[in-house]
Amino acid sequence: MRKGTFFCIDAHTCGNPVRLVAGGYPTLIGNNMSEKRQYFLKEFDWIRQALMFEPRGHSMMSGSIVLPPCSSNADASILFIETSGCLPMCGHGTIGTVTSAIENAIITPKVPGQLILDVPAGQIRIEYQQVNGKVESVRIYNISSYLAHTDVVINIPTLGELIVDVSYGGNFYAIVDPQKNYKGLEHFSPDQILQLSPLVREAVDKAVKCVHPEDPTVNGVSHVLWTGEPTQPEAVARNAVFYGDRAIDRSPCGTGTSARMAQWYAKGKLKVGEEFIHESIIGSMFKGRVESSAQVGSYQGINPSIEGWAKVYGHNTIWVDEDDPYAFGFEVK
Ligand code: PYC
Repeated sequence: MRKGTFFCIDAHTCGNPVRLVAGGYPTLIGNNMSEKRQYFLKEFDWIRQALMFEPRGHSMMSGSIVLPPCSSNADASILFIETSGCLPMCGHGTIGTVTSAIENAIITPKVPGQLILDVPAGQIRIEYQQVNGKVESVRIYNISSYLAHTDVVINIPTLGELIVDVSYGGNFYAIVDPQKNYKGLEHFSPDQILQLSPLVREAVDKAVKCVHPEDPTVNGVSHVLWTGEPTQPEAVARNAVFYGDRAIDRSPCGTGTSARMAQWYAKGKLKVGEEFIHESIIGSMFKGRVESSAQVGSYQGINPSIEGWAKVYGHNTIWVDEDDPYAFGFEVK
């Protein structure tokens, strides 16, 4: 029976939503988060659809379920849920989840201010600052990231030829830098980004194969990252990340920032120890840093970190009952 009551904590990370499902979720079978992600998608995807899509969510809605640790050294595990599916890793989702989970005692850290978390893409480490009960900032030591393909040539109706890179930061990103037929994010409206992105994603997916060398269940280009000139004096670069079918990330995107740092590192534009302050479409910022170099299969990549903040804005008890014709959500396209 597809019916349930879900106790949620709603927050946003630098403007993008994070709905932490704190109660009502099922037990998931699997030895690690990659297996639990596959199991959830097979047996319980209706929960994601009900909680993420309209009328209970919207195109940008993104969330998580905090589960017991899979590894002996971890404090907890996170399953990411959003309109596009269950991501292997989500940066803004982690920052929002850690903030909500610590402030509401859903996770008790072994060492205050630090966490080790199992996620479908691997294991991540967290450092967070808590003042008077409130989590003020969260730094994610993200999974290893690498530049997978360079100079992929695609043709997009109405735009013409585009040359893009594909980089991995927890998800595979097609990165569109300024060039002849794309002058930069500041020259395009959000509507244009929403129209062009699915075409770019489809064309890149046809042109190149993207499979993570250590986990074949992580594959395919899921996100498109459009770059442009920053508007904030501290920012090094700006971006808009497209995900799902109709979403532009309001945060600077954690896995996107990791993917972009890996791209810059591979091209000699960023070195180990250097900071990368990334601005979002609404002007919010993440502080990225290249922590060290990393080997991912045959790729020479990086271990990136990203720091950001989140704000909790409410508790939300959501009923899902299949007698509602829109129980499992919809999206207007
Ligand atoms: O912050 O990694 C991220 C993310 C992925 C999709 C939306 N945000």
